[in-house]
Order: sequence, then C-alpha cells, then structure tokens
Amino acid sequence: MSNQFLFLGLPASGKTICFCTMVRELQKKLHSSNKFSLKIDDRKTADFIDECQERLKEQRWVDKTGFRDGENAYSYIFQIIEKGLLWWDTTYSIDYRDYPGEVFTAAFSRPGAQSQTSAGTQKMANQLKGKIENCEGIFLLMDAEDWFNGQKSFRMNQIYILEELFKFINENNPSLKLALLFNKIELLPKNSEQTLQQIFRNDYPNAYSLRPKNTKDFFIYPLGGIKITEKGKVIPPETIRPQNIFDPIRWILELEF
Ligand SMILES: Nc1nc2c(ncn2[C@@H]2O[C@H](COP(=O)(O)OP(=O)(O)OP(=O)(O)O)[C@@H](O)[C@H]2O)c(=O)[nH]1
Ligand SMILES: [Mg+2]
Repeated sequence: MSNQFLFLGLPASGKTICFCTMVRELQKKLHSSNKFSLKIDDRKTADFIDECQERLKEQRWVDKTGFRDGENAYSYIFQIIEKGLLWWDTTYSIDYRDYPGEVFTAAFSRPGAQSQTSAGTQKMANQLKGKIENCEGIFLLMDAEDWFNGQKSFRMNQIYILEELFKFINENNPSLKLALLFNKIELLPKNSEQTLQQIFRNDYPNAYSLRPKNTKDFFIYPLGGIKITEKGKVIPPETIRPQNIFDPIRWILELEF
C-alpha cells in the first residue's frame, strides 16, 4: 500500500523541521513497539533526516528548501510496517513531499502576484496542484506567530492563499485529510491555542467556512521550545523535546502507535 502526503505551508512556516523531527521521533518510538516498525531504505531520505538532526544538535536552523525540478524532487520515502499474525505484515509506504514555500505560494496566490514568479517555480506549482488532486493527506503548516503578530498585509495574503487552497481541495479531492498544524506557539503567550482557533473562526469566517470536510486542527511543538540568546536571537534548544507531533500522523494514517 503506498500513500502520498504533502507538507505545505508558506516559506519559513516550519515544514522541513516539523517533517524531519516527526519521522526521527517516530522511528525512535517504534523501536520499542512490538506492533509497528519504521524503516528508511531510501538513501536520500535517510541523509536528509540525519542532516536536519545534526543541524538542530548544533542549535542551528536548517537550510531553506531549495528549488529542484523533476517529478521526484522533494520526495522522501519511508515504510511503516504493522506486524500481523505469523508473516502477515502490512507495509505502508509513505511518500512525503516537502515543497519550498514559494511553490505553494505560487500555486494559490492572486493572479497579479504570479507575474513575479519565475517560469520554473510556476511549472512546479502546476505539478504541485496535480499532486494535491491525487494525494491522501496534507500537513499544512501554519506559523502561529504570524497569525498573532504578523503584518496585516502578510496575513491577508495568507488568508487569500488558504481560501484558494481550500476551494481547490473541495473541487478536486474533497475526501483528502487536511491536518492544520499550528506551530511556533512557544513564541506566543501561554494558552494561546483557543485564541488561535477563535481568530480563525471570527476574523476570517469565509476561509473558515471553506475548510474541507476532513480538516482537523493540531497544535504542535516540534522542538518542545526554543532558546533566546543574550543578543535576543531565537535558536533551537539544547535538547529537543517534541510535543504533540504524533497526533497529526496518527490521525492521517489511522494507526494507533
Ligand atoms: N519558534 C519556532 N520556530 C521555528 C520552528 N521550526 C522552525 N522555526 C523557524 O522557522 C524557520 C523556517 O523553518 P523551516 O523548517 O526551514 O521552514 P520551511 O517551511 O521548510 O521553509 P521553506 O523551506 O523556506 O519553505 C526556521 O529557520 C526557524 O527560524 C519551531 O518549532 N519553533
Ligand atoms: Mg523547507
């Protein structure tokens, strides 16, 4: 069984870090499971996740996802194996696509804004739309700090893109599962989760009403927290302690790990 999932979100919303920590933590967790295991056969995927982990260990952020062309660009593959009775194992082959935020933006931004997009990005944006039509699920990263503190023009643009994405899903693949992942919440006052949902529902009722029917909100902490240096710079913490990051993948795959 092969399932395709996409990691989408605006540039710098935290897709790459969330994806890598989710897979690595899941792999560690499943080591001690007698029901499931996680296997990474694909060299590119293993290197990508190792590299991300090394960067975080050095308390540095990862590089932004660059532009690569071709059918299999940004494709990272691993298997979750569910052990059955005797030899009846079930293998879920999971193909995650971690796109650069600019490709997502180009796919759903205002027509006027598209003239500023390069032909290569626009081509990838069209490929991305084809993937959305055929995928099983989307992890959509939402930078919670932007929702709270971002500039108005930025937020309005974000809402426009969301509405266009929601409409596209409703028209072309209405049964896909959409996990809305609010992250960077550690930068907000405590207990902001409910406020975020209220902002979405009350301030942007149009976008809210367009949410596809299989949408669920998640509040995640891929690193568990952040560190602020004496000079006021935000860096990854010494030890990462992710919170809530298995909830979205459990919901999307319908597996109980
Ligand atoms: N507070 C906080 N900041 C984060 C977190 N994850 C990422 N960031 C910040 O967001 C930036 C972008 O993270 P990435 O994971 O590279 O974002 P991306 O969505 O993959 O970005 P593109 O590849 O440019 O589309 C990082 O350099 C950090 O500054 C997090 O869990 N908490
Ligand atoms: Mg990235």
